[in-house]
Amino acid sequence: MNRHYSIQDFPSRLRYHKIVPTQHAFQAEDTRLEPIARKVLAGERLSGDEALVLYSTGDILAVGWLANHVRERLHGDRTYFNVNRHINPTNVCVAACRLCAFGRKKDTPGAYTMALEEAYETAASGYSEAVTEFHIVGGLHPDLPFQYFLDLVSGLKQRFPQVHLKAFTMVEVSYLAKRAKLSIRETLLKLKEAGVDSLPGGGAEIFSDRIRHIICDHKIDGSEWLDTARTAHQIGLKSNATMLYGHVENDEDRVDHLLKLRAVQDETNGFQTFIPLAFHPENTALAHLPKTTGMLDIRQIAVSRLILDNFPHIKAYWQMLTPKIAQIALRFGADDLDGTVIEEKIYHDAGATTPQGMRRQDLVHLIEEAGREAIERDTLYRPVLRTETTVTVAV
Ligand code: V47
Repeated sequence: MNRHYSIQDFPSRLRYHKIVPTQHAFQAEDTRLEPIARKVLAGERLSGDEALVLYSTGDILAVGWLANHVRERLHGDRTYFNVNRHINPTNVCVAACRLCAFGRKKDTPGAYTMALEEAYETAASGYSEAVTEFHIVGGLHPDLPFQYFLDLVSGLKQRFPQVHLKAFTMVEVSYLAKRAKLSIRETLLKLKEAGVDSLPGGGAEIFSDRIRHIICDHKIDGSEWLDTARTAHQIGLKSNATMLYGHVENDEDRVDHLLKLRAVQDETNGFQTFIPLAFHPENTALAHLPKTTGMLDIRQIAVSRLILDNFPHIKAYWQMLTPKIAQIALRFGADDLDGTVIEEKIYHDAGATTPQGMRRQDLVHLIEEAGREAIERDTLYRPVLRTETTVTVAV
């Protein structure tokens, strides 16, 4: 006889128990955290010196409590993810950054550049109506004309009109502007006109000149990155921001980076999400450096949430942190896991052992097991509503 099972028949680990939010009072072993906690609870802005305390204290649980408090004040249990696909049209790059295992010199083994049709095929492979975003970044190619990128974007828009195109880092925009002999503003306007909807947060690395000279000598400097972001925001393009940590920077460099982002956000309000990126040393010129540890990853998420008080979202990018650390980060300040991704190259060339992509239901599972509510979003954080047959973005 067939028996019909109900959810009650399964062991309790299949039924998600809501984890009670942090209602217990704040407690700190480190007394330096007490005045910081008073400011956080009053919704006041923290200073650079206070950020240094957050980096140096051994009381990681107290830092996490505060970051979680801010996260729940902003988002409650809501935790965002999206269904996206990464497209990297070329890995040919003139920059040769020591931090990077992805870029190749032209005509060297492993170098590739997609013809436009190939890029469209990549976009289409594994494509379903569920995909709401293409995340498009690549190397600084010495020969590809600006028109290639305009055609890439307009061709994708034509073929996938409902998909949001989050394309080209500030570094790429600045390089395209130089090659096309246009201002940053003109370049961004043309990209927008072709179909770019927003910009990803990559290429920010660490703004300190001293560190940039070591890890990415040939990239635009920190102020050019920030100016490009400012211009993008001024013409109505939202963007994200990142920080690469866990290489040769120190706490002061990290604080300087966060404060510079916070200052631009005060002016423009154009950043949506901050994504701390843990450095993966394998196959890079900095392969002798150790990998980041879970404690640093979690602390970085929490400090970001506390210092970037004007950023709506902090993303725990699961590809880079591993799904397990990203899940824990959801209780240390993060409210977003990024997406299904499908095909990731930049971290995997640098030795990442995470899967290339994750199914939608696996992301939901990670979020719910953390006691949070999973919300599928589009790139602009509007909820995506799905039925068996339709996908609607709530506007
Ligand atoms: O800009 C490169 C970093 C970035 C390595 O905006 C490395 O939603 C670690 O920016 N180890 C690209 N990091 C990825 C990126 C990103 C990812 C997910 C979401 C979003 C978003 C943006 O990856 C680069 C650079 O900072 N990177 N090499 C490496 N070996």
